[in-house]
Amino acid sequence: MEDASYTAESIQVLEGLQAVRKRPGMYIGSTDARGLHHLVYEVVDNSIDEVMGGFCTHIDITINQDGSVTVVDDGRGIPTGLVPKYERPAVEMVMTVLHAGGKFDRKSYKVSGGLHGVGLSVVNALSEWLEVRVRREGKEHFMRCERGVVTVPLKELGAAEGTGTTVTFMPDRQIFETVEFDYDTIAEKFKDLAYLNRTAVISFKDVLANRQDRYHFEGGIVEFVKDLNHNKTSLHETPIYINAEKNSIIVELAMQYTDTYAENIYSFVNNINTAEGGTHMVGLRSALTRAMNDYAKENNLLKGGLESLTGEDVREGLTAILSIKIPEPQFEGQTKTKLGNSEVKGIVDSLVFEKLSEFMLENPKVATVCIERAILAAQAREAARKARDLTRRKGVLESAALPGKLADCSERDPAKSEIYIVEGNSAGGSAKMGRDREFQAILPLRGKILNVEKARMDKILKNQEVRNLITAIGANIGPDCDASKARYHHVIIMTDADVDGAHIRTLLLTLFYRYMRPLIDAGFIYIAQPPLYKVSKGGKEVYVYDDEALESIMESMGRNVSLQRYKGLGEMNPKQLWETTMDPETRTLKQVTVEDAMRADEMFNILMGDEVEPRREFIMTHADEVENLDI
Ligand code: 0RA
Repeated sequence: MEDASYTAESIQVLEGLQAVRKRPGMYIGSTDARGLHHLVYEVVDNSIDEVMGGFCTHIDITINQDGSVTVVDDGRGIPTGLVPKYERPAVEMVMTVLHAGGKFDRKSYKVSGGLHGVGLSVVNALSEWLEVRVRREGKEHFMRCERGVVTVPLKELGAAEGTGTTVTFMPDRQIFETVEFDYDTIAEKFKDLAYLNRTAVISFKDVLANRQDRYHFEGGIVEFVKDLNHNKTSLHETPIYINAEKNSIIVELAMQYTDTYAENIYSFVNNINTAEGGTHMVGLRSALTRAMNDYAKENNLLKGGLESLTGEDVREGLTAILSIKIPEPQFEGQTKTKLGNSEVKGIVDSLVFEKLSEFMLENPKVATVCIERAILAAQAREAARKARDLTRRKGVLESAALPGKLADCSERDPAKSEIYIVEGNSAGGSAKMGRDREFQAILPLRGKILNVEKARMDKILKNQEVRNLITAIGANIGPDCDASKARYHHVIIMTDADVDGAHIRTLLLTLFYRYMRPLIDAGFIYIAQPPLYKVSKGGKEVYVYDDEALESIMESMGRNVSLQRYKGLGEMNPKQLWETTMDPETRTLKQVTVEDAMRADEMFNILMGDEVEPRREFIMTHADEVENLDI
């Protein structure tokens, strides 16, 4: 007869895994695709633990032809020796005992509390079959289970080189609503894991989808941040990187500012994406605000009555990855992706503050660029507040009567309506005559009044011409700006191709950027592209929109061509203006992006700012661009 304690133990084991099969949701969250994917993540997490311990570099995951999944790693291999008290191989216990954890737990940074970290026995319980191969001490070992029950006990297969573990499992169709894997979902998770564990080389192959990828990022989260910013303009070459440890909590942070205005901070705890944030994020935000303010104040970087930078100011345009490792994470929230451990806030706060302050002291150039970025955000915030006060004092702009100078269109559907903001009265006249009054409105702005040189934005907002513009668009300004109230979905800036025109365009873009950003976000702001030249030969006339095109056209037309350069819109008659610039069939419009507007805002600060020196310097170094602005 068998040992009584062994029998009792096996009954417990059976009952344990039976419980998992009865209520899978309790262990893996759900039995839909999400739960199915958790099985893969659970196995891979075990290999990642070996990576974190420095015992493993390669993890190969394959979705096989039959729908099973194989995970191969070159870690130490799950121990195969007998566990003294139980007289059973450790690998068998890892695979069949719920929370065998404890004894075999080599995890110092658990992922439990979240949905994975439940253990390989849960994967085993929810698999139609599961096979393990362990390479250890020169031998390959094998065992197989079916629905959690050992059907082939551990045996030696023969000699093996190196060490490692191979787990192949077939998700149980009796349990899962679907057994179809989504390549992209899984691949993205592996990619994150590779960024977060720079020594890992993760290969993923889906035989069914006929796709494969390999992830290895030597730069770790620094590379993660660089890749996130790939299509953006970064304000400093290399992301700032911090790596520190306190009370067994490891904190890693990579951050880089861009010229965008979005905040892009992702956080991870023990490799789990904490989408809902938590105490580590609270600590990070606090440290960032404190460190930036301290540095700005100590170096007298805050100017123009600005007292301090807010959290939002210092996070505008920031891309960052925060990755922490903690022994006993507590996950909370709707999707269990919010870190709850209260001790983490202070630790992340003090470590990040200390290291970031140190970094800024050692890299004053980078520090200054970052702080100037935050100051720009603060100025926009301050200006928005002033605009709101102004709106309140003067009553609601949107309800004001439409300005008399507006030649409105008859169309009432904003989606079909356009407004041309035209500089100068003569051009305004041509535009009014040339337009299709059905859907095109014209608002002329008097250039002289808009003499923007040195004018500050708050003054500009009081300008009657500008107020006409705000009223005509009807979407209000500042925090009350609402794109859904806009009376036109095409707001088209049409200015002369000279320096004044460029100034007015910069001013208008700055106005939209600071006070009516929802209109930019909605894609309602455009810049008209009038021709720069007219080339004629005999009776033939060709309009040319840029210098590059001019060269090739002049070449193709040969000799005896006459060239007219359009300096102002007023030089075109109404028909020409319609044909070249306003007819939706033939015109080109440049849709304004937030980046365009932001650049205009920066230029505005320099061109119209109080400080003479940077302005002179800017005009000298950017003479070319200012020239191009004349387009
Ligand atoms: C328990 C103890 C040790 C390693 C592992 C488990 C282990 C588990 C998995 C699962 C997939 N790959 C794995 N690799 C290792 C430590 C072994 C030792 O001390 O040698």
